[in-house]
Amino acid sequence: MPKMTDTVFLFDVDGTLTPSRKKITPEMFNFLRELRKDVYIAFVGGSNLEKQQEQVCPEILSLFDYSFPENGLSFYRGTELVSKQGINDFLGEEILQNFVNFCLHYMSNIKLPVKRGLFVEMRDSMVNISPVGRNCNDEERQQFFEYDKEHKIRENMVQVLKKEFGKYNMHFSIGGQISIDCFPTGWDKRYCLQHLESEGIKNVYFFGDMVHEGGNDYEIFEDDRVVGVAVCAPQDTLVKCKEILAEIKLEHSIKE
Ligand code: M1P
Repeated sequence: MPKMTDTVFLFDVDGTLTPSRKKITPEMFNFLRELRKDVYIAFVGGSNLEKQQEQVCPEILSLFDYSFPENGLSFYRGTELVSKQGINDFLGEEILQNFVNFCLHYMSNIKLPVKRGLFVEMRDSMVNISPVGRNCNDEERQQFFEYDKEHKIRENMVQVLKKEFGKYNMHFSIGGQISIDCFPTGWDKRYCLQHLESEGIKNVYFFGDMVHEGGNDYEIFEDDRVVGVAVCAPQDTLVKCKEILAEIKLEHSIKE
């Protein structure tokens, strides 16, 4: 059967294609290469391209038809960078600095089992805030994740940030294990859908693990323009992908 060029399988990265902040398995890697023969494949992740290259492969742009690092604020067609937008211009230096200062001040009053470095990471399209610090090791990451479930460190911080900075059209999302993604409203994963529309793609199947309210897959998962598929781990992504592919191949063959 020829490739279904009106259809894309769009994947979140952490927890969907790879375990959180870990490398992709050879099984998933090979599966994606095969899948691409049947439909377009794309990824959308909150992190920047470097992190996605670390987790998937350095040639990630060649593996996918479309790549959307930073929720699609960077848009690649194959290896070609089509467009890029930044938060600095959106907020302006004054508000951005007030925001960073506020976060650092707030976090300086939080006591945790451990604290490491890199509490504020500036990315092109978002500010990533981590109370434990992004320099923590795997064990410390897991420890914070468990501690946070009990003590609601991030949830409480999000409430305060909403109150203080919501007026600047800012949105706060708990996507991974140790941090909060902070970005202008609408700059969530739905942002990439306009690019797929402009490429003439009609059917978007989105696979993500953080689809509950407050998770960073929630908005796109709920969006009418996509068929949302909830997964609980990369292994589950493989199973669900295969099921859906079999279904749509059948539908296509009946139509022909
Ligand atoms: O892709 C999910 C999240 O992955 C990381 O989160 P954390 O380090 O907290 O586990 C971050 O890159 C975050 O921006 C991203 O949303």
